[in-house]
Amino acid sequence: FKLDVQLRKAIKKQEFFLQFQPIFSLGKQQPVICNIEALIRWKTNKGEVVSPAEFIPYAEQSGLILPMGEWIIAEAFKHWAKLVKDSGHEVGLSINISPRQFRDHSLPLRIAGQLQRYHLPARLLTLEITESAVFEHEEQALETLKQFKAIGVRLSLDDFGVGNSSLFKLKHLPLDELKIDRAFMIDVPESSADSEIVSTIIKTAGILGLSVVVEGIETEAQLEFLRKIGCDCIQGFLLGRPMDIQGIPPLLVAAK
Ligand code: G
Ligand code: G
Ligand code: MN
Ligand code: NA
Repeated sequence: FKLDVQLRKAIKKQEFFLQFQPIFSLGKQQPVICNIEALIRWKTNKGEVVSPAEFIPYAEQSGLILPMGEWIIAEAFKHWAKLVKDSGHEVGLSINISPRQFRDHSLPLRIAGQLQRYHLPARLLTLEITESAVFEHEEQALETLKQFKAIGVRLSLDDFGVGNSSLFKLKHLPLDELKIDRAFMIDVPESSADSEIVSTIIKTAGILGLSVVVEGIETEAQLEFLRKIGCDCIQGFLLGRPMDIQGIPPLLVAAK
């Protein structure tokens, strides 16, 4: 594969970098930043920035996601630890864990090692796991989820609602959070059916003891709707795009 060769070179040449997108809690009068989600970017030697949507699937297939994922975790922790130390804010970190990474038996210990290294509390770390990682090898996945819970990190099911998990199945899993896919928000609040679907998922998640992050909030009307129905947290271009880490401290000051 051409892309495979390019990715190997890109790792060597350190062409990857991380951006961070804020996640906001809606509990207060104003949205308050609670987490930052690390998102990988690839700047090629030609200067173009390639979306992870294009290269993560290849990295996943080829196994390159393992060294890449290791770099992502180390890099994200480095920036996160500095942010927490410099700002004095207990802002959390969310990291995307691909299915292949999730099945890597050494991952729980390595995550625990990073937390220890920087003296960061495990409860501030959220691992975003996709439905396919959890439901394709359910028994094995359950063991892995338990190992992570033993460390004390939070577990979030990313892109919820567009794959083949069901709210019922979630009942048996030690998850902390659902991240509702942005596809659900496109016609909210204009479509009363779509709005009803979102509020039903949020209500059901609450019954299951899960907190909710709704993705893809791009308009004030969407924000207003979610506030009204008591949604915990949101993420989206309206309040914050993926940005370099330098963009985060000003948002924390505003949160005080
Ligand atoms: O950031 P953007 O919207 O371009 O991301 C596109 C896709 O790539 C999303 O599904 C996102 O979850 C995934 N992605 C972004 N960064 C990472 C990462 O660091 N690790 C993994 N496994 N997936 C990522
Ligand atoms: O699958 P995951 O949730 O990890 O994907 C994260 C990606 O979603 C980010 O890379 C970001 O670019 C994208 N994203 C975040 N907020 C919005 C939004 O409000 N609108 C759109 N279209 N994409 C968003
Ligand atoms: Mn995510
Ligand atoms: Na998502």
